Amino acid sequence: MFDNLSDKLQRVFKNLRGEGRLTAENMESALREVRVALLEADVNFKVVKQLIENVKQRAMGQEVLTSLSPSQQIVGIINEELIKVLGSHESKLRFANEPPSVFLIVGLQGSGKTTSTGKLARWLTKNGHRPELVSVDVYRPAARQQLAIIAKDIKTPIYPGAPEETKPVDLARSARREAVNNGRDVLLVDTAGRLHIDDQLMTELKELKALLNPVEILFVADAMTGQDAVKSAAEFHNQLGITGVILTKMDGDARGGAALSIRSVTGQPLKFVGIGEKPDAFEQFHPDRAASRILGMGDIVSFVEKAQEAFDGKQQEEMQRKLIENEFTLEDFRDQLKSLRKLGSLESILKMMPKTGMMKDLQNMQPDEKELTRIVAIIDSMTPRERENHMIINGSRRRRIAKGSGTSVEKVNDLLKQYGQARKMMKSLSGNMGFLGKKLGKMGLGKLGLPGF
Ligand SMILES: Nc1nc2c(ncn2[C@@H]2O[C@H](COP(=O)(O)OP(=O)(O)OP(=O)(O)O)[C@@H](O)[C@H]2O)c(=O)[nH]1
Ligand SMILES: [Mg+2]
Repeated sequence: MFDNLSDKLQRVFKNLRGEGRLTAENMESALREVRVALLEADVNFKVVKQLIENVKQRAMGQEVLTSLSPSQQIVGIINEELIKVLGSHESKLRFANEPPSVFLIVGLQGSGKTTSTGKLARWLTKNGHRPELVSVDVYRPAARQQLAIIAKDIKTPIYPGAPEETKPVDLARSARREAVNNGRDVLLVDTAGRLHIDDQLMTELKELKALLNPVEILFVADAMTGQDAVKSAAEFHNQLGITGVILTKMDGDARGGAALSIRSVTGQPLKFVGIGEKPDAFEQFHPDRAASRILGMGDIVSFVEKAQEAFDGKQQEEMQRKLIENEFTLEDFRDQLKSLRKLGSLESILKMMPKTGMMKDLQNMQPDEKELTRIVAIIDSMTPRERENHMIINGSRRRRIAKGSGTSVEKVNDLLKQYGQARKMMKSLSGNMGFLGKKLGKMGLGKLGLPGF
């Protein structure tokens, strides 16, 4: 997500870092490069123009803050302007005063409507709601079956439909009745897609809108289609009045142009992003965090949230205590690694880290999932005493462990070295997280104390 753009902007800021102070010349040339980077990321040209204009105006008008370097100044302003472009605080879902809140999921064929409907239901359940599903895609025989399979997987009720219900409005009406009867507070309506926007599709969606009075009409678009996604979002908005956008397949889109343009072009915020095919590969979109990611400041807030989800508080406190008192054993190391896996792929975790200082070295590390499995296997092959005290693991023990885990003595050596490094790293990371925790919500630059800025 945003990788290419982020890399390019880092380079621009790095060049600025050598400059003593912000002048009209160095700012002009930096902004020119920022502009090119944004255009290359396929951001809508009008959006780019406006953004650069705003940044320039603000930077010129700004008093010379001697405590900030040129790169800090520019990054700070771009950060705020990016957040504006991305929609500030508008990305929250709305709910009806009287349940059920109906969410209509619309979009072109294959954009990811059905998958996203399931992901959103899962997300809602995790956030204390009781969703019900219905598919009103009566055109493709397998379409309703597809949602039924997803519903079963995420253990969410779905209205199955009766044989005489052949029209979308009939299915939707009954589904809402069932949601009321079952005390469900949100009804998610997955609709049929079309290759192109056509009158028949729009008429059908308008009928559904009139019948259901949805609080959210979420337009699902494939991020990889870039400005085409933005264009169809705008068209749906003109004809139907959408309330937000879900951008799918962000995992395959390194540019991010659609994400950066949609709010400005349609006036409607990006609310969620799909980052993979699985039900949990789905995130609420936070403009401030996305801006941080784009500017290479990482997304520590999301990381902390994910970490809190994966580690329970007591366990975490215990780990911190052990780290501080240097009692962090190989057994703890293995448990941490296992918990870490619950956070997602190593690659996705590393992407949330700021690309500065020590974290920069980590970014260059090639995350290897197999390596993780191997490490766990090696630790499993140790005796409890060895796990408790790695100092006793001598040559013959290393040979035995290598054999037991189906690896080699080198791999065991590597692991022990990594363990030593991890002790050091986690110590500094846990310190950082505590510090950042206090700063949450105030993602102010410079204040973060990130090295390199
Ligand atoms: N990599 C990736 N694939 C996704 C994501 N979201 C959906 N997909 C895939 O995109 C394909 C189409 O998804 P569907 O949910 O069936 O799309 P749809 O809009 O319901 O399609 P129609 O009902 O035919 O219009 C499937 O193979 C999904 O697994 C995502 O965020 N990342
Ligand atoms: Mg579908």
